[in-house]
Amino acid sequence: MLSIVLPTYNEAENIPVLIPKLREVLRDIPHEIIIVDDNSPDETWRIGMEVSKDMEDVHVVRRVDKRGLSSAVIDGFLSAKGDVLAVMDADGQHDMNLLPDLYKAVIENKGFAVGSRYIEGGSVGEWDERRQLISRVATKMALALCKVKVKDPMSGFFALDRAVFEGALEKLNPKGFKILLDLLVHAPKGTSAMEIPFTFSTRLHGESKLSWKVQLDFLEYLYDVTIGRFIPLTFVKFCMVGTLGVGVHMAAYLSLARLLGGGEQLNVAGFSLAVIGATEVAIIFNFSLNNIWTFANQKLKGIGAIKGFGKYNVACILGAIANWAVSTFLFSRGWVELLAVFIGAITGVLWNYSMNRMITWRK
Ligand SMILES: Nc1nc2c(ncn2[C@@H]2O[C@H](COP(=O)(O)OP(=O)(O)OP(=O)(O)O)[C@@H](O)[C@H]2O)c(=O)[nH]1
Ligand SMILES: [Mg+2]
Repeated sequence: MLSIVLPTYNEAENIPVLIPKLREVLRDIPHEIIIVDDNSPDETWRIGMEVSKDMEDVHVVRRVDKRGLSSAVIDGFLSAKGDVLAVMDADGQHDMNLLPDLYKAVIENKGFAVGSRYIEGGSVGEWDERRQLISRVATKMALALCKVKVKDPMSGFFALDRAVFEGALEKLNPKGFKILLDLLVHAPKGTSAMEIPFTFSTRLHGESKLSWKVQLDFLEYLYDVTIGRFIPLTFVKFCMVGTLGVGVHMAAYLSLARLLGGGEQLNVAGFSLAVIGATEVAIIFNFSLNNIWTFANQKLKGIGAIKGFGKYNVACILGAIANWAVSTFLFSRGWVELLAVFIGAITGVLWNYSMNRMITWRK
């Protein structure tokens, strides 16, 4: 059986056109059609349910707490019964007449069958030069990572054997837009793959969801599956935030010193107060930026954010103590002063990251 997943976000106008045509194309193949909608504001899920009211082969999955193309496809595959799984965009850009061929190819090769824009006979259609260039560069970068090679690893139109999906499932990265790429990165070497050419059409109705954020997510994905295996991206972001935090700390110190000293030189008590104040300003800055950027996937809100802020403070104070203890210990052992300070600071950063990962933004 063929299970075809249609991921949708604001495709309410396209679904009523697509579903009857798709059923007609698949009439001789045992199949099910699974619409996976992320609670679209235009209520694609409701339209999907209405259109398919009397159709036993069409199912609608409405996800209310998740958003993202790759994860929608993964969830669709997980709810599928077929031994061949397939994906197609729901905006009419993919030539559904190829589906029977993709299906047959997977039955025979037990691997991947990809609707390809980059083999002879295929084309990206009416893309402008900028999008063509971005796609070409992204495809080159992506290909270097794939264990299973095809000419169009970024295609959103493909089929694969259920066993291949299940084999890769636990390694898949649900972040992002490029589920085929992720499957090709994680499928065992030697899995067979063939391509069938098609021309990418223009959307029937509605707007593209291929935003700048999606393109940034792609770069993050490339990082995750290469260097990110050793140094998590959240750690790199955490360090970047920390570096900015030093600037914020200095600026806050200067403002507070001016405020407390009224233009005069501060005494020791005044200096100490200004440093404590500046530290807290930096902590607030770092916490906020880490919450909305570094750990955007686990962003804390409301009471959770207040509790998280408390934990963050405790972790940072303990980090400062660890920093002090390590550097003082090394200094007392006769280490060069700056090296001792440096290793103390690195200890503090590692401590802060690990503690906050464990208690503030737990996975
Ligand atoms: N469930 C779900 N589907 C999505 C999401 N983002 C995009 N889609 C669907 O995935 C398919 C591909 O998205 P498009 O915006 O058409 O991306 P594209 O085809 O690369 O870009 P265009 O050529 O501009 O249309 C469409 O059916 C979208 O509705 C999402 O976050 N969740
Ligand atoms: Mg599209």
